[in-house]
Amino acid sequence: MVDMASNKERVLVILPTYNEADNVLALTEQVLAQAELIEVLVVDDNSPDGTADLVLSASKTESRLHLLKRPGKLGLGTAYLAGFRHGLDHGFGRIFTMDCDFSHNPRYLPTMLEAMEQYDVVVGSRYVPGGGVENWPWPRRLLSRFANFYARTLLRLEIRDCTAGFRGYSREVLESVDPFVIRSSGYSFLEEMAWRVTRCGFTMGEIPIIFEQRKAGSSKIESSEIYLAALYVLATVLRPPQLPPRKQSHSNGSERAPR
Ligand SMILES: Nc1nc2c(ncn2[C@@H]2O[C@H](COP(=O)(O)OP(=O)(O)OP(=O)(O)O)[C@@H](O)[C@H]2O)c(=O)[nH]1
Ligand SMILES: [Mg+2]
Repeated sequence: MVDMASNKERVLVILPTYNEADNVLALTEQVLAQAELIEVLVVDDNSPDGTADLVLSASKTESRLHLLKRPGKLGLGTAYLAGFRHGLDHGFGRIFTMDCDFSHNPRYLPTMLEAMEQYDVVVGSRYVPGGGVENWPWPRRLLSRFANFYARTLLRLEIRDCTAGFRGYSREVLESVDPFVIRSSGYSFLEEMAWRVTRCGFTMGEIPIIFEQRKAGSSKIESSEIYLAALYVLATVLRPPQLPPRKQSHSNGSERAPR
């Protein structure tokens, strides 16, 4: 059993929500069941369906469940950032992000946590051997494949799934890559994070997952987000944002010591 008193080992799973009342409590329960050291932060944007109220009342009897309620729909990217801020301020050692619609199955969390012994960032990936998507119509498969090829090539990323929102970040990464300057939301947020992590000299590893189509509730990401993400990737290549200095021990090619 990992020492719960050690900040380094505490794990926060951020669940951004907008109208996820049909999913949030069942998913939270499954996430918390994966390990004692996991806590959940739901970042809700004042969902009209009462998602936050459900979380608030459940948190009265579940001390590992926390709620951050924002005044209105402010976008997925800023929800991640609010969660990162909370995680860093409260001393968590590893911080995960997951969709709150069962597309990212909590059963992968233990394997991803284990992989964090080896990598600074771990991605639940659809596009490595063993990974995949379930019940997606072919146009959506094609679009996702193309979006990944496009971002991967232009941003010169090594990971195969650049738009995956199921990730675990070490505290050191979030403190070093300056994510709080990222203003984009949705997919482009995830692509820029991958770019920042890699360019700052941190390692990313992929764990295969089967991405399941949501069964309850409806999609919140607008289709315009896809075009915006494509433009944003291009802008990142043409006018790269300023980055913090590259991590020294990585830039000289030396192996990093396992945590
Ligand atoms: N707090 C917050 N959460 C959001 C916002 N937009 C989306 N989300 C949440 O982010 C997660 C991913 O959004 P989805 O609507 O599932 O997007 P998607 O996975 O690309 O689309 P589907 O495959 O159709 O479900 C879900 O948990 C949403 O509830 C937002 O503006 N604010
Ligand atoms: Mg989804």
